[in-house]
This record gives sequence, C-alpha cells and structure tokens, in this order.
Amino acid sequence: SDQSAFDTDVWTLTRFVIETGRQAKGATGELTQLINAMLTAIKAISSAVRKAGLAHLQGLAGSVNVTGDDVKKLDILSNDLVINMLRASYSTCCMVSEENKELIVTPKDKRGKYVVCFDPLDGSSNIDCLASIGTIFAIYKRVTEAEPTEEDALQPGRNIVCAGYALYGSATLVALSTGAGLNFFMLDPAVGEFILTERNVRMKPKGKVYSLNEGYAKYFHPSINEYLKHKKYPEDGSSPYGARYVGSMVSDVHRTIAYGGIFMYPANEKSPKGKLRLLYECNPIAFLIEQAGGLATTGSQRVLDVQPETLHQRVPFVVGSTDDVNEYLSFVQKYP
Ligand code: AMP
Ligand code: P6P
Repeated sequence: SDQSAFDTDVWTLTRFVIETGRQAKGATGELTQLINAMLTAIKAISSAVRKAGLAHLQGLAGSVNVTGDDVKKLDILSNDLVINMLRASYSTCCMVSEENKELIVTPKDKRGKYVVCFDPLDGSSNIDCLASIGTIFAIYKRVTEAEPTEEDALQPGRNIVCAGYALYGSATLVALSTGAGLNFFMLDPAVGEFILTERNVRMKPKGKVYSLNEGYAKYFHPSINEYLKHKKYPEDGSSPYGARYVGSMVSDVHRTIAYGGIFMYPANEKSPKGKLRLLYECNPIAFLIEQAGGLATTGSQRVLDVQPETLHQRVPFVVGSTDDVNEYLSFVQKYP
C-alpha cells in the first residue's frame, strides 16, 4: 500500500548498472550509457503497451515485417523507440532488429563500440487479446574497425556482453545479465524506475511443466512426440508434467526461469529450422537461461555456440532446467 515504508536507499536498475560499471576495470561508462538508453526505450514501450487500447495503437499498420508477420502499430512504435534511444546513446555502431531486413548502421557522428540485436516487441500477435508481450536484446562488442558490417552482428551468442528482456505482463519486469548472474527488476510506475527484486536468480534443476505448441504434433520429429509421451504417461511411476503455453516467448521463458521446466520451439516439417530467430530471440534468452544455471540447445548443439550466417536465421530452440533439457536430449539420442 502507499503507506508502506519508503525505501530511501532503493536499488534501482540505473544505480545497479552504474555500480557494476564502476566495478568493471577500465570501463569508460559506454556500456552503462547503452543499457540505460535501452531501459528508457523499455519504459516508453511499457507505457505505450498499457495505453494501446486507449491510444488506438492496436490494429494492423498495413505492412508486414521481414519474416512475414502482420506488423501492428505498437511494433513500429517500439522499434522506432529502441533505434532512436540507442542511436542517441553514442554507444552503438550498428543494430539488428526483427523489424528491419537490413543491418541498421549508426551514423558516423553517433557511433560507439557496441552492436545491439533486438526484438522490440516479441509476441505482437498477442497484442489484441491483451496477452503479455516483451522486448528482447543482446549486446556485443563490434569486431570490425572502419565501416560496421553484418560481420559485427553475426557473432556467436557466447560473445554476448549483456542481454536482457522486458516482460509487459501484470507488472513490467526486466531480466538482465552482464555475465555475472541473472537479476530481476520490477518497474515502479509511481517513480518510473526499475527496482531490484531478485539478485542472482537460480533455476530449479528440474521442473514439472513442459511448454510448446502441440498444434504442430503432426509435423514434429519422433523424438519430440516420444518425449512428450513420456511427460504425459511416465512409465517410471513419476507424475505427469503440467502443460503451459502462452505463445509469447518472453512469457513462456520467464515462467520457465521462475518455476523450472522446459520451453520448446522445435523444428517441424513446416519450419525445418523452427520459428525463433537466432540473433534477437534465441541467443539473448539462451545467455540469460545459462546465467540462471539452465541449458539452451538447438537439439544438436549449444545455442550460444551456433555460428550465425544470416541476420534473421532461425534455429530449433529448447531451453530450461538442466535435468529437463538433458532428458529431452536423451530422447534425441534414442530417436535420431
Ligand atoms: P565500457 O568501456 O564502459 O564500454 O566497458 C568496457 C567493458 O567493461 C564492457 O564491455 C563490460 O565487459 C564491462 N562493463 C562496463 N560497464 C559495465 C556494467 N555497467 N556492468 C557490467 N560490466 C560492465
Ligand atoms: P506459434 C510470437 O509471434 C513468437 O515469435 C514467440 O514470441 C512465440 O514463442 C512464438 O512466436 C509462437 O509461435 O507458432 O506457437 O504461434
């Protein structure tokens, strides 16, 4: 309630990032600047998402994005916010967005040493039914010297310097890691700041929930359907798993981190590489899941070890509690 004691020494995300920046030897403050610019964009997106119905931001904007999804107005607004805030932070040399087919090169006079791959509003097909949606990003150091090129963005996820997601759910949460563990922050709309709520989040080694779109069962590889059969009719006397699927990845992933279990978007006959994009959906989430002690695999290799070839490439994606992901991998072995 508003009568609760006012914390006069509160850990905001801005303060947290400044603190970790001060502890980083030789840091110039550029990454801190970049993270805080992303947070400003996220606060503005959160505000727009919560006003969408009132501000007539819902509904098709009449175009489709590079991967053929109908683009809704909030998508465009979110994309513009992220690009403009990051560009104004003087810390990026180029960016990759789900909404832009080509690499977004930062104007010379505004360039810095970082590359940001982001999905400004993931799960946007859920906007009109008010299901939770999210923003996902991964930050890398550039690898080229002069003009930025796609090479700067086509780095394996193990090179990530910082990654995070925002979840616009019943509250607005940011999950963030710069490689020293995963931290959760909740937006206090009264102050307009994200407050540290959980430090160094650790996932359960095994959960009780599986999460995937079983509407594709007809097209799944046998290893998937055999694994699901084991979850529903366990022969070893253990209890069957529950099923949860929002269809908005940030929601499904956040629940998997918070409660344990497994989230899957595997390949299927109709999408031989699955649906989720490596650079701005799978790599950032895989980085965060590993920071929380979980696993992230394509089914044949660690997600963070995939060498990207194109900006919008897709990979099969299975993440979650170590025991659950390893159990799935045992079915991949058993049913090659
Ligand atoms: P900078 O010179 O500020 O771009 O930082 C150089 C390196 O120091 C970054 O690439 C990070 O590895 C580390 N670093 C800088 N700022 C932070 C921060 N706020 N939190 C964690 N690590 C940081
Ligand atoms: P399907 C949303 O469009 C998204 O990109 C992810 O957020 C989500 O996990 C997936 O697609 C849902 O796809 O095929 O189950 O509707």
